[in-house]
Amino acid sequence: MRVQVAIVGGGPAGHLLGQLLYQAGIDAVVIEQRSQAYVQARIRAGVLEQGTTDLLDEGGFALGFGGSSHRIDLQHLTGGKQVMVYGQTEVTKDLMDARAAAGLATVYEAHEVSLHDFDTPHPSVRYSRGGVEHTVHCDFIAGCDGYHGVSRASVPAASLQTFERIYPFGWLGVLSDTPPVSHELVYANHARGFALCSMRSATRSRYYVQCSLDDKAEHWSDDAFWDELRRRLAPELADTLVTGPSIEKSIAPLRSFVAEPMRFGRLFLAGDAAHIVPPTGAKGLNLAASDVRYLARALAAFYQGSSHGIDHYSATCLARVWKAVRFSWWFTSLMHKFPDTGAFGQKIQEAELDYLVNSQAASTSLAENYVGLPL
Ligand code: RFL
Ligand code: PHB
Repeated sequence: MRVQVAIVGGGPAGHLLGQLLYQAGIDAVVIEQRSQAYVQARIRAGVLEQGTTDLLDEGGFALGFGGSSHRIDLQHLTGGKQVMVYGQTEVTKDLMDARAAAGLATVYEAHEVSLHDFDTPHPSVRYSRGGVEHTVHCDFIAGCDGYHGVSRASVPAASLQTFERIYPFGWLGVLSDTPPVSHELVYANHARGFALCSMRSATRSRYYVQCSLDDKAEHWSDDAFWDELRRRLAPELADTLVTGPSIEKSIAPLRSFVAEPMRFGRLFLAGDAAHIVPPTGAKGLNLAASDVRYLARALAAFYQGSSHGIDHYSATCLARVWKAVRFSWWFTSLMHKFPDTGAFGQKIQEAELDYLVNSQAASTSLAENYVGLPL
């Protein structure tokens, strides 16, 4: 097979890039190692910036601390911007459906995917499917295969610089068919640890509590989860929390990670393949979306005769990435209990939160970052 762009990874980044390239008249194939059903069932992100999609709009969210809850009015603080809560599962499914409807090529269950000759003008991607070997010849490879993918791992280690911070806790997440406790997100700081209330619809909720890295999801009964969540919420919220059986329960570790640069010859990294942020700032999927927007634009310009976009792809993405990495690290540090937080650290966090919700300057800065810095 020969295409202009081989997209490795059919998660949200790969599928969104596929859609943008299609709109630009650039021919591409998406090569995904998992089955379509597996990719669709993966539960992840919830919050999308307005720039990511214009579809449940949220004009604000609440910060809970010291026994009460304070609203951050995103729309008011940012001159009309907002975010929406729309499950990543739905985003990916919508993109997959659009790709299928347009009759575009996607290879699922591609095994032993390998990247070749991306330091030459003639790269290729090989994979095996059902015991048959395939080679895709292309002009460019887009590495959209997430943190554990093969794309970043294919770059010679000496050409890559990585930056990493691993946080000493995880998020235990529960999905349940219960009405959300609030129609807006609630981020809670508590001496026992962080908690987050989110939603998927009027009848489906997503909740998280900070947990230990040695915890196992199966060791948490539903009752133990609800009790812990209730303890971390302001009483008026805890009292109205509707609980029910969990339909999914899992633990996610938290990490900040950046690989530089994001381009090697004709291979471009995009999304989680290049960077990871802790989910507190709700930035991961939004960064993936901004990377692929830059990439689609750069490739379209290349086929019209200008290599300026592809030459500046890495620097352009990284400038936005590092600001989101900074914001996600800051918000994570403010909201979580660290091993050395102690009573002093807890007081400092509460004082900063009090400042944040009462200072126009501080809440404007929070809101500006939360809705997404300009593209
Ligand atoms: P993905 O989603 O990991 O998709 C990569 C795809 O590549 C495939 N793949 C391969 N394909 C071919 N060959 C190989 N060798 C391959 N290796 C892997 C995989 O099967 C997969 O289909 O990366 P992508 O597309 O860059 O998307 C990134 C987002 O998924 C991620 O940033 C977000 O989920 C992060 N995130 C959030 N982001 C937000 O913007 N807002 C949020 O509210 C938000 N909440 C979250 C989150 C992530 C979370 N977890 C689980 C870490 C909440 C949580 C709990
Ligand atoms: C989610 O709904 O899963 C969600 C919401 C906000 C975040 C992270 C995850 O910051």
